[in-house]
Amino acid sequence: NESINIPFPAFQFKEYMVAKAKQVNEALGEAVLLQHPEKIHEAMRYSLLAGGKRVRPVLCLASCELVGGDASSAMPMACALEMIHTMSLIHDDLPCMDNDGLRRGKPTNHKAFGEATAVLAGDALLSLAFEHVAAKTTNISPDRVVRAIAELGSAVGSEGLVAGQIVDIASEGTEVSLSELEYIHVHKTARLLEAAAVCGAIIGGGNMIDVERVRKYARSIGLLFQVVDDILDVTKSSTELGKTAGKDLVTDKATYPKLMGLDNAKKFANELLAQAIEEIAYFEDAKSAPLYHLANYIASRQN
Ligand code: GRG
Repeated sequence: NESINIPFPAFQFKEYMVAKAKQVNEALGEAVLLQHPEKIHEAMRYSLLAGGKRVRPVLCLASCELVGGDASSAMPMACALEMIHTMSLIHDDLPCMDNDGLRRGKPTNHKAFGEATAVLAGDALLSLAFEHVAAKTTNISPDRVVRAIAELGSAVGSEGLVAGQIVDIASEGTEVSLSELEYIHVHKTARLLEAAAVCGAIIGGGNMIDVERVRKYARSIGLLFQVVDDILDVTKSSTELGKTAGKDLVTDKATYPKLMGLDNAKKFANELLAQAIEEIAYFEDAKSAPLYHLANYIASRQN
């Protein structure tokens, strides 16, 4: 995967990701306790604590710090983002949606707990996400908290994730155009990453210009994430083909390399990376290092 690598002062990105993810995992464990009724809380914890990369929470915390905020004040929002991401995966895996049996290396929620519980675990995580931000965010002005909650809501509902999912479902079995493919990815993937960064910057005290720069950065890395995913599907050798890649070949899903050719898809990925980095170039290097490295990590990941 030939991504461009724009030089930047040394920064221990992996250590940063691991340290932040650990804090997020601890906060998530405390946010959903194994209490009565145990079955629903067990199902919520099962998927929430199943070890995702925690990209959205870390993006939120890093954006908070980028604009000079204290990451701890954005932790409830960071947890809310992961709760929403997790519930979208639980619902996406249901028999009425993608009908998947494995997620994050474990049986999917409905395989482990049954369909009714999986639906309810998703619903409960979605509701808890908003409650958690509203109830647990401290030392931040109420108008900023309300703005962040509004941003989060718009990213998830019928103009956000749900919009991407319904257009994706409707496009099954049809010839998908490049603009339709982009619509699906922007809504299913980029929109929540965008909300993660924007909410972090709002809570961190960023001004309007900072917040919009961070929004554009996250939009670019969100789309980049999917373009790289599509490129990896093609470039992985057949022996390495994972479950998703194999499935994509069978269903002949639209991808960037398929619609624009592999070289153009790689070019597009490099443009998105450059756009993302341009947006954060306005901030001090020491503050933007995590976001800079996160963009490069998304561009050059190999699986
Ligand atoms: C949100 C109310 C509501 C309902 C759900 C099912 C649905 C609507 C939307 C589908 C959203 C979906 C499955 C998007 C794909 C997102 C994506 C890129 C997942 C992979 O993210 P990673 O790589 O995964 O960050 P980990 O496991 O590391 O967290």
